[in-house]
Amino acid sequence: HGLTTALPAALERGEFFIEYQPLVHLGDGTVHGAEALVRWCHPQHGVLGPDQFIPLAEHTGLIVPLGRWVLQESVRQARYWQERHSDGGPLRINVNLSPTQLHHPGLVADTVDVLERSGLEPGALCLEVTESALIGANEDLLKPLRQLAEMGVDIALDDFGTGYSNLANLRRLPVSVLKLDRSFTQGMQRHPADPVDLKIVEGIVTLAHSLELAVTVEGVETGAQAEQLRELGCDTAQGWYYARPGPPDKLHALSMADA
Ligand code: G
Ligand code: G
Ligand code: MN
Ligand code: NA
Repeated sequence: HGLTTALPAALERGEFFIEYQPLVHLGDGTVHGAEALVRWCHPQHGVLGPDQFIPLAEHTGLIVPLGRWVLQESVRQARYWQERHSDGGPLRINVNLSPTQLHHPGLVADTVDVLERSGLEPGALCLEVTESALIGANEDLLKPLRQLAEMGVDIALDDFGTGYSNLANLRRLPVSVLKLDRSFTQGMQRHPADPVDLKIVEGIVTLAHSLELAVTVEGVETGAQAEQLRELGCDTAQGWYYARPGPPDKLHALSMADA
């Protein structure tokens, strides 16, 4: 596969870049932080999304250096925002971790190193792990996440609701945030929203809060959805209604507007 063989050189040539999508407090609409989303500016194919190359990077192992680069770059960016934005509260940064990164023995040391070199406090970093990556996870796999959580790094369960995880299982995972999958938000798109969908979201939020987990909803596309999700008790939201993923300057402008 042509893309596969081009991956390592692409990292060296600096062909990857990061877009940021804001996370917003549903209560007052202020910016809570941003999720880092990697893209590849391919010399022949143009801009490629993560779906087009993350699986390849996972398969070849390039995900480890690529993931380290994404972490370093987005943490550096978050620290920069914080310095420019002292009156707006601590801006947080969410970074996705793939299963291979979770299994990589250098994860904790690399993360500590990136945080120390940037000066970003661990509590401003949230690492997103998919629900499917943690299904059936044993203690060996959870240990690095536990260590990071003890340092103050938030761990979010991404795409929550798409896997088959036992809700009771949540108690033994070192996670502090549930990211409700976009499919739930899409189910609320209809007017009136499906009452069963609403009950499910309400139930998840109640359970999450009783376990002291925060709830972020993805894929919010309308103000009506945002209002409904706020009423259901969700804490933060992300989606096109607020902003599409974009260059760092765009997020800077957005968060400054709230300050
Ligand atoms: O960018 P987009 O909104 O199309 O994201 C598609 C998927 O790619 C999302 O599921 C997201 O979690 C994943 N993704 C984006 N950036 C990264 C990254 O840096 N590392 C990993 N492992 N996944 C990412
Ligand atoms: O990490 P995750 O797989 O959830 O990545 C988020 C993905 O969802 C990215 O592909 C991003 O571009 C996309 N996305 C973000 N906000 C919205 C939205 O409001 N609606 C839809 N349909 N997709 C969104
Ligand atoms: Mn994510
Ligand atoms: Na997601």
